[in-house]
Amino acid sequence: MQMAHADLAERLLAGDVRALARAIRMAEDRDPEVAGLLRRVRGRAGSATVVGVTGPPGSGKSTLCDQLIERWRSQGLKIGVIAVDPSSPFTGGAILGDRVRMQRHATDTGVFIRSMAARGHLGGLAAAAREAIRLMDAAGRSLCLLETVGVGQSELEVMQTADTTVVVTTPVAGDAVQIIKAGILEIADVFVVNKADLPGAAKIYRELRDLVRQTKGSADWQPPVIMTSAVSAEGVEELVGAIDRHGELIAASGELERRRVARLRAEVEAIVIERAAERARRALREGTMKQELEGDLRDVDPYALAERILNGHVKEAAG
Ligand SMILES: Nc1nc2c(ncn2[C@@H]2O[C@H](COP(=O)(O)OP(=O)(O)OP(=O)(O)O)[C@@H](O)[C@H]2O)c(=O)[nH]1
Ligand SMILES: [Mg+2]
Repeated sequence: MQMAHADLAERLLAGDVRALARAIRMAEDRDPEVAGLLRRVRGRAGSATVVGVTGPPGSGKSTLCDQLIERWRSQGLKIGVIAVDPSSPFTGGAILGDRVRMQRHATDTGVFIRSMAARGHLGGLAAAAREAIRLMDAAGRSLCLLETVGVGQSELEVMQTADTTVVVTTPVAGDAVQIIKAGILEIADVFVVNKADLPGAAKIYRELRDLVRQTKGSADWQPPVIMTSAVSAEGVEELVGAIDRHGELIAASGELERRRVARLRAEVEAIVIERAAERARRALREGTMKQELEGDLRDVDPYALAERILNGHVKEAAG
């Protein structure tokens, strides 16, 4: 196993795309071996810029990502994309959608695109995405793009992995309201009104701009609202400029460092919770805790019993 690690790590560091795909699959499966792999490549990860793109289903995130990739590729950047697929972990419908939407880059080895199912992760989605980004970073992808649908708590957690978060909305009725409800207003660094070619775009632009002025922004950064039409690339140049400016600003102000430290803290917490739960499950399965549950439970207070089991066995199980 150790050899396999060393070999995989070496291929990863050399930028081998198949090794990268395999390592990301391991991360997605929550394979504990990933920890060892990441330890080996640690010195090489941590420098990539992570840009998140989120927004309602069908708002044009993938089309926009495709355009961003086009610009960044022309600057010579190597890119890794993780598209979190909310809708179809079984059929792969949207996975295909993402691939098709970004297909222009399918034969470009400078672009690595990977879809990740949002469901069936037991809360490990953010951890899987974080590991995937680190792996792409180690494999020499200096720019990582994260696409998620801004719906649930787990997608919000995923977005916290990004240095710069782009929130996409469209003139489709209700989108702006949806965004606020979903609580992603807080995490937005740049707002996009996509599908600017459709009626109502100007109205949503004004609403969003007023909302942002009222509720967001610090002395150094007021999130800009940018109109784009991803299908025709209109406004994309401006969006690239805004992402760049935000990146430069947070690097210079120390905000980037603060975000990364906060992220590490959250990551350690998540690992502790994930591992503690796993140890408890194992102990319940394998007997140390199981005995407690095999007695007469008719009159038992479940909370008291759970406490007794935890107090008696967690340390032992952790040992
Ligand atoms: N009219 C118009 N259509 C657009 C624009 N951008 C994207 N679309 C179309 O909107 C549809 C959805 O685009 P996607 O890029 O797949 O949207 P998405 O947000 O990635 O979708 P999910 O990942 O499924 O949530 C496609 O049919 C696109 O061609 C735009 O600027 N104008
Ligand atoms: Mg998409």
